Amino acid sequence: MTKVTDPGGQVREIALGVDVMADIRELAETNRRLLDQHNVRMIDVMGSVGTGKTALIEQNVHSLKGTKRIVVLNGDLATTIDQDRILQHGVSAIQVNTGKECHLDAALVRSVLDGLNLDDLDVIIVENVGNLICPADFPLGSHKRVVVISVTEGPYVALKHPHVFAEMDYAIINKIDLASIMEVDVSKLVRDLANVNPHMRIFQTSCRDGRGIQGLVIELIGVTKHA
Ligand SMILES: Nc1nc2c(ncn2[C@@H]2O[C@H](COP(=O)(O)OP(=O)(O)OP(=O)(O)O)[C@@H](O)[C@H]2O)c(=O)[nH]1
Ligand SMILES: [Mg+2]
Repeated sequence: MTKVTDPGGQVREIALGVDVMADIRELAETNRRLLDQHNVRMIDVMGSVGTGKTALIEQNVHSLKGTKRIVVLNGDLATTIDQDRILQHGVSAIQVNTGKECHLDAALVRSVLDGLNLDDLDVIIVENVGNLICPADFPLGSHKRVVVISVTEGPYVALKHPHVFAEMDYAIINKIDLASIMEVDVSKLVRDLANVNPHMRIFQTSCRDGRGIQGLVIELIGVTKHA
């Protein structure tokens, strides 16, 4: 069972179908069509544990609060730590605890969408479960897919996981404030990412000193109905 905690702390459980994989892409398309009908933009943010997904989402909601109607969907195996971080910004957040599952899927996201009033929303930011590999294989129906890596994972992430980056619209190299300490050549990382997927937009960010954040927010959220 998967546990969903709404912004008011109410908890409900959702059963995942065992044959979800077979229909997953079609279900993702159904989600996308539903979102388009309501003019809601959904962004799927994934990446390894601790790369700074929540920190980057916090930066985004901080910048957009008051101009966009946002809900954040935080995926984690357990706890409401990330949901609590988003709620502190005065932005609605729904925690999805997947237990042992290493990714969210379109069926699960659909059940969350069904509980929202989509006409009251502009943007849904999904923080997928911290994991570089699994979430890439499970489209949710988002308009953009974003992978967050960070310099603390070392210099070889792009080369070692090409299939993950092949699926992405954006790659964010976060924690660039730590690049020299980690002795990671960020420009080499950028080149490796661009070689793996030349169509992917690549950003360099630091949630510590704010580098790259503003450009990222503008690019990721784009123009919605209340822009
Ligand atoms: N120095 C530095 N630290 C960062 C940066 N971004 C995030 N952190 C720190 O990295 C740690 C992990 O950040 P989170 O935002 O929790 O990472 P996450 O990817 O959401 O982690 P999970 O949800 O557990 O997968 C925290 O201690 C952050 O303060 C950054 O740009 N620079
Ligand atoms: Mg997080």
